[in-house]
Amino acid sequence: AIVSHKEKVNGMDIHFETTGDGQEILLLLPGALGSTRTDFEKQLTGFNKSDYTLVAMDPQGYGRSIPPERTWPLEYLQRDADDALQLCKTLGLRKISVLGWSDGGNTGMILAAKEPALVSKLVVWGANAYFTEQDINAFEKIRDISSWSDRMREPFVKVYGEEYFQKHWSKWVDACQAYYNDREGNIFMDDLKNITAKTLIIHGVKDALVEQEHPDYLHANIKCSELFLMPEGKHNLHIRYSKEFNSLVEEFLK
Ligand code: TYC
Repeated sequence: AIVSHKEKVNGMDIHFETTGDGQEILLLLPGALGSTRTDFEKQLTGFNKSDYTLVAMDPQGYGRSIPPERTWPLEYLQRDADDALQLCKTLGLRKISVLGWSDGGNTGMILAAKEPALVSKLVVWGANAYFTEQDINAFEKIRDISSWSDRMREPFVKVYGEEYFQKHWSKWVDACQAYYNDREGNIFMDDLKNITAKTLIIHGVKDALVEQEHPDYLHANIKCSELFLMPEGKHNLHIRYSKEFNSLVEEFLK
């Protein structure tokens, strides 16, 4: 069974779901405007429940962690990482592995750099420590959700309704631009050297939102990292190729 919970974290009611009763705790962090079920259904149902306990979190203003309505300070990813850390402390977790997709991968790396003693292993995909002009242009192209395919848009609209989703998706693009304009695109490059977790970086070669230079940069700058390429993978490789993804990650975590 997948069980739904709320805990007070930094003064907010943060929603998360858990499943499994294994020794090893996996914290799953979703992408921008993501949530436990939209992003991680295939992992919550597919992972081995006797080896792992999965904890999938809705960051503040996402999924069922509303209210509060989402806000977008300049360091919104650093703030999400701090919320994740406080949730771990509240739950009394002392050793975890983190799986993070896209923005959630960035949050996971910031957390692993900040609390090396907490994070023993780290898996990130669709993630990046900096933004280039090309990245920002790619996000700008998907700012207007009416230009998305129904298949991509509907899961979000189901969670948020059209109005909240369009408003905050657009604010997400603004927030990425703010990292680009105010910090020369540097999201957390200087933190990478502090990551001691054994790290698996997965990249979908057909990812239209994340250029190959990003996983290459992460691999070059995270000490104990390996890079795995999925030739057919796009941004959502953990959903589209969930079986391959799940066994790859379980093998890495062993
Ligand atoms: N997951 C991406 C991120 O966190 C955002 C994203 C989600 C992009 C869904 C496209 O269809 C998409 N940066």
